[in-house]
Amino acid sequence: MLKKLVGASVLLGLVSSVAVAGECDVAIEATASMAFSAKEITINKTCKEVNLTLKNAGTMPKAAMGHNLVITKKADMQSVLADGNAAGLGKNFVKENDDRVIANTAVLGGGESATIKFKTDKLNAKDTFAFFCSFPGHAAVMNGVVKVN
Ligand SMILES: [Cu+2]
Repeated sequence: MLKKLVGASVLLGLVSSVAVAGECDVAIEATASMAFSAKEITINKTCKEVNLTLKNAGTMPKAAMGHNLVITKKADMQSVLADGNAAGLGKNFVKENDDRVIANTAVLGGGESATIKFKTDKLNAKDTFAFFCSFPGHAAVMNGVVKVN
């Protein structure tokens, strides 16, 4: 089922749009230019679970230009990236059973999409949460903020 893309601009470079979805669904794209379609994901605090859909709008195979979406505390991002890099593509560039990871999709190749469901109980108001792509080298540009409203 293809979820409606909300706040996802097709204009390259317009990264200030916000991926706000009705209810507890969030949809975001990884664009062909190695960027996320939004710099912010907003999650309604009433949602116990969120359905998050990532679409890779590119065309290249995942080994060359795959993208995933990982959510952690911002403070954990760099160490999760380092461990994900070591874990490799076979593990979707996420260390197995990594407690720091609140949610992650698989690495998707061009044209692929995936929806994951995750619990929001680790998200709180006092910490800052980030989302990013853990494919090596991508997170420097493919990252954003997860807000709970
Ligand atoms: Cu990526």
